[in-house]
Amino acid sequence: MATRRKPDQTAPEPVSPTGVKTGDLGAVDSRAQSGNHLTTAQGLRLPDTDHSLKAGERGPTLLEDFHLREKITHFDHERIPERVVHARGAAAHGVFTSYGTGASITRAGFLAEKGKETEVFVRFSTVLGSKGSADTVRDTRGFATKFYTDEGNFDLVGNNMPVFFIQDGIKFPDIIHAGKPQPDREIPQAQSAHDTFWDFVSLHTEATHHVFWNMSDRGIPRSFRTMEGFGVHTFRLVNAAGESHLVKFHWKPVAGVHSLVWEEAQIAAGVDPDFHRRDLADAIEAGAFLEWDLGVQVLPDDGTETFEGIDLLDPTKFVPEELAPVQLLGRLALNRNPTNYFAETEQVAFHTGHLVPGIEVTNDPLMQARMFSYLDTQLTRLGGPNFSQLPINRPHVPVNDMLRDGMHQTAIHTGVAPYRPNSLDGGLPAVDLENGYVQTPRRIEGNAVRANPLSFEDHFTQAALFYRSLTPLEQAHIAEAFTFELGKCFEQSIKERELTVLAQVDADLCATVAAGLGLPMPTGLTEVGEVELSPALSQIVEVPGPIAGRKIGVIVDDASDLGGVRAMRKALLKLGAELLIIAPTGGFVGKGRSGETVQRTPLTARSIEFDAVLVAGGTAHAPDIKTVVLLQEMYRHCKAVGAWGDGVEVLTASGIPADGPGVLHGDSADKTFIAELVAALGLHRAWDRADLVMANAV
Ligand code: HDD
Repeated sequence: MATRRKPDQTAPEPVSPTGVKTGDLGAVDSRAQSGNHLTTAQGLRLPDTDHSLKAGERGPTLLEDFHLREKITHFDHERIPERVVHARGAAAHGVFTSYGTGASITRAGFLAEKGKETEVFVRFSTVLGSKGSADTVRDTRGFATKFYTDEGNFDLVGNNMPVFFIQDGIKFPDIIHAGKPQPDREIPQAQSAHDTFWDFVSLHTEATHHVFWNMSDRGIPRSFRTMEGFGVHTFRLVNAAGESHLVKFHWKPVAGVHSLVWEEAQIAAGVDPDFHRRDLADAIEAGAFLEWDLGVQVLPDDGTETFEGIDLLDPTKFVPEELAPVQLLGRLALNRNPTNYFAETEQVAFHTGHLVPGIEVTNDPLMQARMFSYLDTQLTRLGGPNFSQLPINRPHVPVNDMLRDGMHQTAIHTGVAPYRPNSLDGGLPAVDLENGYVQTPRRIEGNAVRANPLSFEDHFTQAALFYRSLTPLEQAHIAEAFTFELGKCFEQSIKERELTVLAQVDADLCATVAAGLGLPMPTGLTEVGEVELSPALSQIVEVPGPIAGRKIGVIVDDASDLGGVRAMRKALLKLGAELLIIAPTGGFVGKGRSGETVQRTPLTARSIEFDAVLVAGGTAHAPDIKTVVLLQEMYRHCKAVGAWGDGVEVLTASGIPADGPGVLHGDSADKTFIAELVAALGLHRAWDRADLVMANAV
């Protein structure tokens, strides 16, 4: 495991904010800390920071105490407004390596050149919750990537779902006002399970498709590493010859797409609200880096802006991968945790308008509004127009703009002529006619209207396509999610209205939800007819995937086979997975050099943390109620459980059927048993247990 570095060692190298020569002063400005002594902001060394300056030991504090005033004043202003959406987030640095396969479709160097490495910063987020809300709530996840390319920063500001609630950005405040906590009592936090959300989406049926994704397992990812990412909109890529294609961006997780189960997500929200953020940071620190392939679906730019009847300007629609396979462009590895949350994760500013030559936006009306919003929001959030000078936002190439002054200006600009044309600064900065960013000339004409194309009116076909492409188990999760969320609404009319929406997507689903709510199935409505299914949408895998970042708990006591535990840890570590020892008390189990440090006890262990829990052979203690709950939750959530040797007795005593589906059992912690465990982890869940669990067999 990597050791934590001291802050001083990771202090960023001084960089000039502008790339223009500013002399030493400009460079020193970017250093937040240096030296070992406590100073004021003016560099004055201090002998005492614990006592204010008073008129006598029992007297009042003196106005003269400049240190007290500086310390308190700065503290009073430590907070900045949280993001109006996506406030809760976690991030990491990494590197993107191009496969060199993009050259035929884009001139963007970071995609076109084989082996080219580009530094990146990725921030994951939930949409609705406040900055301190829980990670595992049911919500869409943000997946925003800043590529520090040789041609300037490119931001791909995407989500973990390929469609959006609204077709036109002018409605963004409406969907967000509806989803955020209700304005009278400011509850519920970070939830869509309340009246205003369902009021809006049941009236505003273009949200239906995205709502289906939110109600699916995609709304509760297991980890950031197991989330797919999507650029959502259609982009235009242009190659060196000036030829253009329309594309949809995809992030394909190397670890596969996996989710929590709903009860797990709810428990985690209380037991460990930092579940995803902790997982991200711990994994990187342990060297189990997170990886994705970036890919595109390439579609003809033939002037129709449609593909196989799908309107490419409608962000509530996606293109099934069976119709246009994802072509891989390169691999992203997240390999470094931020040094300081505020400086990096909080102050990073993404913008859909941060583009590089070869990548352009389209007329998607959602994207068009975003082109305004992202720059605008930073003015309030980061306090003025100079946020691109913040270290995390600076491009890794020279900057030579003619933007000047303003709040929080940290650059010391030279020259006298921040205007063009000029003669006083030698005519510089020069424009680059050859390599500068140009939008592909495109003809635009039309009457000024507030209207949508007709194709935008189909709100249900793709929701049905998504739902029907999933396995029965995944469909059952969707039905359960709708029933849960609508069950949390107070207004009967809202539930009834949403049922009329569901009836127009899929009658069977509607009937299940209606039954769960105890409401009649609406009549006289027609569901979507037969659709071409897209099996690629299902997350359930039959071939085991990688297990990096997974956690395995092993229940032991002094009598356990700790040699077997060590063999297992060694094998798992090689695959990037971590083994944690769970024992009756903290401290140490076993004797002397053959003993093991205890990492969890029944008090500190909860099932949500583990992808598998095993009982070591020889473990002799009768399980206490917390251990029983731990094992039963593991079983109920269809995660791997098992034992070797007589450890199986602890399972049986906990009510886990030793011959139950997906229950692992070996004579010892030998290679075969470990291989079975690795395969079970790679499948993510023992889904063949799901029917039993649903029937409340345990
Ligand atoms: Fe947005 C943040 C993703 C539509 C306005 N958005 C934000 C973030 C992500 C997305 C991942 C967090 C960035 C970060 O980590 O700092 N947003 C999307 C996607 C959308 C989308 C995938 C649709 C396809 N957004 C959207 C619309 C608008 C906005 C239609 C406004 C018209 N989004 C914002 C914002 C935020 C933001 C208010 C809040 C904080 C920020 O930008 O920097 O400007």
